[in-house]
Amino acid sequence: MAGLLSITEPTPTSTLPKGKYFNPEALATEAIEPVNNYSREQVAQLFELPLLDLLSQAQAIHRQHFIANEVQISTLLSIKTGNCPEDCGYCSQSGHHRDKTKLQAEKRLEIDKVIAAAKRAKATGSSRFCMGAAWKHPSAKDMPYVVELIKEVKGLGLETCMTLGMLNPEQAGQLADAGLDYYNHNLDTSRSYYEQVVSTRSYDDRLDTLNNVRDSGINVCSGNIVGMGESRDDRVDWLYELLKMPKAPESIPVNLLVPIAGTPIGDKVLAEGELSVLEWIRTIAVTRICCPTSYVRLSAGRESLSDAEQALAFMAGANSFFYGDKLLTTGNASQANDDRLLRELGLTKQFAAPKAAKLLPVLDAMSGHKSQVALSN
Ligand code: SAM
Ligand code: DTB
Ligand code: SF4
Repeated sequence: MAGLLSITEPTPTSTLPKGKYFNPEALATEAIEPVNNYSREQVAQLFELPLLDLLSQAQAIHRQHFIANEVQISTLLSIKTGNCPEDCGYCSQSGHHRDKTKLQAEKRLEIDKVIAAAKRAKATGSSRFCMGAAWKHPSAKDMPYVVELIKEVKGLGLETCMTLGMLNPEQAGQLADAGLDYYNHNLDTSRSYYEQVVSTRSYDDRLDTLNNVRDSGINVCSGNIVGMGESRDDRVDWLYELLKMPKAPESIPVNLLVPIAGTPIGDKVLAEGELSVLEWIRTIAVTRICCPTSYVRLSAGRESLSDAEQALAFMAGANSFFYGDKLLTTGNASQANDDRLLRELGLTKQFAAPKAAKLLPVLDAMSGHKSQVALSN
């Protein structure tokens, strides 16, 4: 029995197995191996599956590796807002678009204000606090500041995440020594579409930082933006870039573009129309299948989504989201609304550090087939 879901035989390189996606009993009992060796063609084929087959497979894989109905909650805070020297075409914070976006730049946020925000995040059930700065890279004088923030926020019992732009190996090492748990650095899209998105840095600059983060021992958080005018092939290529890495990112934020007036990409999308939300959901599902043990995060773009659209995104295997009324500069779904949605969907917040579901090996005495079942604990 060859197939993407099998632990006993290698995955095919050119065709996806037919029929398996339609059998819920097989999905419930067959072992599902964490595989991130899909070919580009297989990733593209997953994107082409009928949506309900794709969701069914993604949800089955999710349940093999994570506790069903549990979601990890992160809170974001901008610790240095605006006037960024990079020219990312989607971003409100780029200094290149400030005459049109009118975003008010701010100085570095004082350490006690960051700690106060982290305490509030913890009190409302976040397990991770993510601090973002609109920098090309941190300067030498920024390093003691961010090191102090990591230590203080960890001291509150929260996981720490930072996104500060490019890092050299020394800087990654300093953040690792301070105890940083995750570093966020998105590839955003495919290598070929990247030059339509940003001109002040290259795709390889991005990959170099991700390598430096990985080598430092910090967990990697790296995702994309869906809906910038890229093609489905670009979404396939973005995901395939993650699969080519020695290890898939532990955390993968799948952002839905928030079109911001005054940014080149935001203006284009506002004029020409937004991508179907179903394509974002499809991207989440394929990401879940290809990166079965990664946390897949609903990131930017949730504010504009209905309950049903978000429920489908969780069905597609997302198991993390940003919580709190604000992202970095844009609004987020309100906490009160998120609490109501979690209740209605029967989802619970994961308070402890990330853990995969316990897997119990099972041997079928009749057929000799070996498999694993996930135990909820
Ligand atoms: N300056 C750092 C960097 O670029 O890595 C960190 C901050 S940057 C705002 C973090 C990520 O937010 C970007 O890589 C992008 O994926 C996402 N993002 C920014 N603006 C967005 C928008 N308008 N819609 C969706 N995602 C966005
Ligand atoms: C990520 O992938 N998305 C977050 C986080 N990492 C830093 C940022 C979303 C930003 C949305 C636009 C804004 O609020 O400025
Ligand atoms: Fe700067 Fe990050 Fe915005 Fe790009 S995405 S302009 S690097 S803050």
